[in-house]
Amino acid sequence: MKQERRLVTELPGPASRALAARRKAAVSGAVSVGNEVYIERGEGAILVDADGNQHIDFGAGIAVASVGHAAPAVVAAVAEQAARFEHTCFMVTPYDGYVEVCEQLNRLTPGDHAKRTALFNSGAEAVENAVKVARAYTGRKAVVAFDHAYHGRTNMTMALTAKVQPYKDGFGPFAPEVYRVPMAYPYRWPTGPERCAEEAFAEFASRVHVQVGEQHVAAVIVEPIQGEGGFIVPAPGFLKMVADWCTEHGVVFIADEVQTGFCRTGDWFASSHEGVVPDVVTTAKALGGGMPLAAVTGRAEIMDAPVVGGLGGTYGGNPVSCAAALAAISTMESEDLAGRALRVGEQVTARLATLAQVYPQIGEVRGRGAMLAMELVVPDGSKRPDAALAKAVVAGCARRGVVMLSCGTYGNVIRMLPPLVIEASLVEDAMDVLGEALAEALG
Ligand code: PLZ
Repeated sequence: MKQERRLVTELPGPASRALAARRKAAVSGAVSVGNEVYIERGEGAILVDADGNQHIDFGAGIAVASVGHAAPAVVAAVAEQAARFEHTCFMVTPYDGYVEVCEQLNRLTPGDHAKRTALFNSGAEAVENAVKVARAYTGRKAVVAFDHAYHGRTNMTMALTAKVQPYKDGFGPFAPEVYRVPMAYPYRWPTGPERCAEEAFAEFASRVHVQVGEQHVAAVIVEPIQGEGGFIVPAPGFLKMVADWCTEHGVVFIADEVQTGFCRTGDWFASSHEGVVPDVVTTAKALGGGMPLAAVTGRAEIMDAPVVGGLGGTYGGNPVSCAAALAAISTMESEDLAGRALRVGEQVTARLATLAQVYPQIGEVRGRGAMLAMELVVPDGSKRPDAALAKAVVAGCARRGVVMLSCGTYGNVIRMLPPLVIEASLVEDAMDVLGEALAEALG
């Protein structure tokens, strides 16, 4: 398949519109759909819909398809494993793929201390289990999470997630013993970005001391770059201060690398950019190369703390998912996808910077590697979020055959998460489309 955008009908086309009608009749209305084109196949950074239109994928299924859609090594590994066996349940009769994924994660995650890993199905499930492990290890209950955090949709992870709409509305009561503290969000820090890290850390330490008590805190959980919350890169130094505080107080520092992990930010893990070695790391998304797989990796003594049998599940570390993960990891290594993420990032950043010179609505361009975003605001100096503009731009991109995602606590951030194997010509084309959609939305 040629890696190019190609429109043969209006979008969505007739076949997608027919499927949309069936969706409305069959699928819960609580499941929302951003860009209602029904996908028939994908390759690299291209998605082909039911009408034969080729879209450029700048979302990668929310940071999952880092090695590209239908990556040959992943397809072969999945087919080979499925033909041997699809499932036994690792807790019943184990298999080597599970062990090898754990070995790889112990090798690749930051730090050279002794590590252990357990496998799960989704990011939320990994976060749930990271909290379980931290509580078992410390014998404490409280968990500290940040403003703008996103950690999932299960009960514990809803409690950890900051934003009520749409994630928590009507779904309480939430898990207790979760405490929220401010994030070092440079663009919106009241006194400006320069003092953001120090002041945010002081606020964190003081609130935990006064409202929780350090001795009651089992874990602090943080995304090293906040994803759903708006691609917020914490002010430099902030993560390290929080991690050091955790060490000082015997608190487990959990880095939620579900969205940032596996080369996305130009390194295997985003914690590394800040010189932070987490006690526990949660991963999912790109780990499985498109198959559902998640993991908790941490210091051996922490991961071994729960009772024997305390962690598990029927499907966690499914053999087909493990085979896909091993193929994805070896592709990331052999094709230097961390290096490619940096090159994609440079290309996208340059184009966004040019757009930002033209449009004062682009309040900030930020991110790392191929995890980049622009925050859209009302251009009157107030930094008032402009969610309507973000929505219009994403819709404009969709109509032109580029899958683009928004995010952010205020819904005013457009994020770029292409497969890391994307070709430079596709990035150029998608950025041209983004420019057209901006121009159109701003009349
Ligand atoms: N932790 C940091 O980004 C998932 C969610 C999309 P699951 N992010 C996409 C949506 O609206 O549901 C995510 C994440 C971070 C945890 C999760 C949860 O991962 O695999 O979706 O459970």
